[in-house]
Amino acid sequence: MSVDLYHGEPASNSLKVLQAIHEKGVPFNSHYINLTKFEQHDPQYLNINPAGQVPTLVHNGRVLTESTIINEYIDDAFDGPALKPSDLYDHHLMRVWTKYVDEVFRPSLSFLAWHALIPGLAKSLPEGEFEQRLGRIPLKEKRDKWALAASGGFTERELETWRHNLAEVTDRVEAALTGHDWLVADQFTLADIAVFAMANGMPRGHPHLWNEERAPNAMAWLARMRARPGVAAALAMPNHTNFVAQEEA
Ligand SMILES: N[C@@H](CCC(=O)N[C@@H](CS)C(=O)NCC(=O)O)C(=O)O
Repeated sequence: MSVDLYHGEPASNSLKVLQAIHEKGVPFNSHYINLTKFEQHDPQYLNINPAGQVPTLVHNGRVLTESTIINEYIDDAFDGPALKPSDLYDHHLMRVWTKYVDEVFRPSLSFLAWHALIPGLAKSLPEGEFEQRLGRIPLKEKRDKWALAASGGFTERELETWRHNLAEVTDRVEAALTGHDWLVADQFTLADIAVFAMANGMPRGHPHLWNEERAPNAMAWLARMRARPGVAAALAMPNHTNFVAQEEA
């Protein structure tokens, strides 16, 4: 059996899959892709994942993309503790969380980070290099969004929506954890993994939301997550650029 994982820093979508693979105890070959050097757009990597994004799992020569769906595959394909609830309704609730992370939490976090960081990054590069890097991004949607972020083109209304979304995420997590250790079914599941992948950096990136006063349950859950051996092993993966979730592209 061969399992190869192509991933970036232990943050965001890479952290999502790193947690699942470590929690299941699956032996794997780690291939670090340095996003700050845009290695995800290198032709060798594009041969594996034409979208030019991480993470990518290759299991016995078969390529799997999309972190949320990779995690369901990891849970189904390998031995180890179940990461999905067996009850169908709880399973549904778990997937509502993972969908919410993909559709609301992760984009809001990313767009706000791009708004804060990309104009500076673009200016720091030699003349024309940012445009050259943009030209190598395979996904048009991503290329356009980066170009817009670089020119400071996000509207105040968009920024306000994303900030509102992050506050809503915080409240939802806080409410779900009232009287519970885990987000769904009093069991550690892929919902915890998906939310944590983005939330791990929230106390640092958005301290006005994720703090002991406003979100005590969420803060205690973060500590509980970090104390799990599988999650701790995922977080201990090389962090070459000291990225945390809210800074990742
Ligand atoms: N829907 C994809 C998104 C993957 C994604 O956005 N990956 C980011 C890192 S978290 C990435 O590769 N960014 C670099 C780029 O797009 O150039 C998934 O969930 O796996």
